[in-house]
Amino acid sequence: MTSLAHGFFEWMNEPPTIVGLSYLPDFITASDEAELLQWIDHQPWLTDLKRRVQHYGYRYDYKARTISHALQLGALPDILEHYADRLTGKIFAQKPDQVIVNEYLPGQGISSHTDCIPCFGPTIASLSLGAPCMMDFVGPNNERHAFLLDPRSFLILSDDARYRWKHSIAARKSDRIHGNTIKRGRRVSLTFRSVILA
Ligand SMILES: O=C(O)CCC(=O)C(=O)O
Repeated sequence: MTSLAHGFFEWMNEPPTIVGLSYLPDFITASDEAELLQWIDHQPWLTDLKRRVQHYGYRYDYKARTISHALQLGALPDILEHYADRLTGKIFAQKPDQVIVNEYLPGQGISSHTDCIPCFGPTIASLSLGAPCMMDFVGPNNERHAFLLDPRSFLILSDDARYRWKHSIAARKSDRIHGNTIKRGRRVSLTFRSVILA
């Protein structure tokens, strides 16, 4: 359980109890966060979705929900490889070789989904940068949880959280938590995955 200050609010920010979901607050420092954001903002963005994205390692084909040798972009850039190395061992058995950067401006979200099962390995890890943002989870029996992802934290999905639950971010400009309204700001996430090639 972590007690986190959000401006003038303070409450217990507890991750939902979902088998295979874990949350690692303060995984990186504020200066690592600033360095990553600065690097990301100097790279080209893909603009074919409602939100901007960057793909590293392999391009993911959202329409076909596939990944293949033909979509290989090359090794991860050093700055991302550093985090892939940090995640390997305890969190990923197989070193992540694909990263998608998502940018969410206030009003932008991501629809409810399970990450492509044949495309990616058993662990998905998302690093949050910038503003806090609520993520929603729906279980196989329509169980529902919402959880505020704080900047510099990692959300890890494996087991049921990876395969049986869906996650999403509502496209809205504020989140409600414990009776408080938190205005959305710009959130950037980096999702690390291990590609499975057929
Ligand atoms: O923004 C996030 O933390 C999650 C991103 C995600 O679900 C995805 O890229 O499929």
